[in-house]
Amino acid sequence: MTHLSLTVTGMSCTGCEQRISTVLGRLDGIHRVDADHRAGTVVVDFDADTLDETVITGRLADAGYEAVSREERR
Ligand SMILES: [Cu+2]
Repeated sequence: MTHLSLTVTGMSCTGCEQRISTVLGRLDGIHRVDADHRAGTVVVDFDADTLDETVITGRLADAGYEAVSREERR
C-alpha cells in the first residue's frame, strides 16, 4: 500500500471533496481518498502495482484541480 499526500489547489467547498472522492474512487487500485478543502489536501492510499501517482494527479487535473505531491514541494 502506498500512502500519498497531495497539496491540491482549486477546492473551495465540500462539493469539491465529494467530487474528488468520486473521481478518484473510480480508479482501480484506490483504497482510500481523504479530501480536505480547508487544508487544501488530498490523502490517498493506493496499490502501487495497479496505479501510480501520475494517474492520480492527471485525474485530478482533468477534474480541474492542480495537485502537487507534498513531499516534492519545497
Ligand atoms: Cu467546491
